[in-house]
Amino acid sequence: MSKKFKALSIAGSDTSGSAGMEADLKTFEEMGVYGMVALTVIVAQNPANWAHDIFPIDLHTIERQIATVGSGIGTDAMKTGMLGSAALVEMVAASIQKYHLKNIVIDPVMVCKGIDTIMVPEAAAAIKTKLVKYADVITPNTLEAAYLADMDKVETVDDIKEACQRIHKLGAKNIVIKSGSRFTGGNMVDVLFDGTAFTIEEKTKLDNVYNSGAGCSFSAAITACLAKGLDIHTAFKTTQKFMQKAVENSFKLNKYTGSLCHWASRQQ
Ligand code: PXL
Repeated sequence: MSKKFKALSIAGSDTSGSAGMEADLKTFEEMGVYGMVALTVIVAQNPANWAHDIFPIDLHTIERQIATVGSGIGTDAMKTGMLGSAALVEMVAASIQKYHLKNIVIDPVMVCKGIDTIMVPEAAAAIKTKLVKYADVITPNTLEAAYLADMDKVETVDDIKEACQRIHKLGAKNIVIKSGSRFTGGNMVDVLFDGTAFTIEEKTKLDNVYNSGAGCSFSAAITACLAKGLDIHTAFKTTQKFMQKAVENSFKLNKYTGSLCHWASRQQ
């Protein structure tokens, strides 16, 4: 049998199954990578209005989960998702050093679909000053990129390029900024900056698709690729293909939300 690669997600649970560690595990599985989780928060949606209620896991419990993997098993790559407090961000940064974790993907979750302001400002500030420097890859959306890059807005491809360069100066090795559906105009772009050159993938905005969890799944796919030893450029390309199929085949869950179809690539 071929070698089995492993990845750890330090992330929250999205009970509805489309984002968070649910998206991460589904993505890891589709990419042939064994998934593990250190759970940070539980998000439960209110059935009456789909407001997201966040129930944090205590810090010590999260620390124990990271030790299980960091010291007890080992991992080929890891990603972060929703980290609800500055103390947790600092503990994750310390764990990366303590367990010599490699192939670090930081998804700086600061906003959620429908909430366009930074959810926990002190956690966002800690991500910027304490965690970004450990990122082999960081995957902000345009709102998160504007925050990290100290820019008023990131709305054009030129803005995205500027933000990439600024975030690189914070210490992240590779930056992937996804314009996402917030981008004005008919197209969306995903931009990779490797510290030297830009790779720009332009995509048509699809109508009638559900993209909840797209950010989580995107960064999980990059993580899985790095776990398998792929270089960042191949990881970026492979992730584009995976995401295209998952979004094209996305489906409705209720009147508020839907999900990507993580298994679409093997469905043919
Ligand atoms: O998509 C951001 C996100 C990340 N993690 C969890 C979430 C969400 C959005 O709902 O619930 C756990």
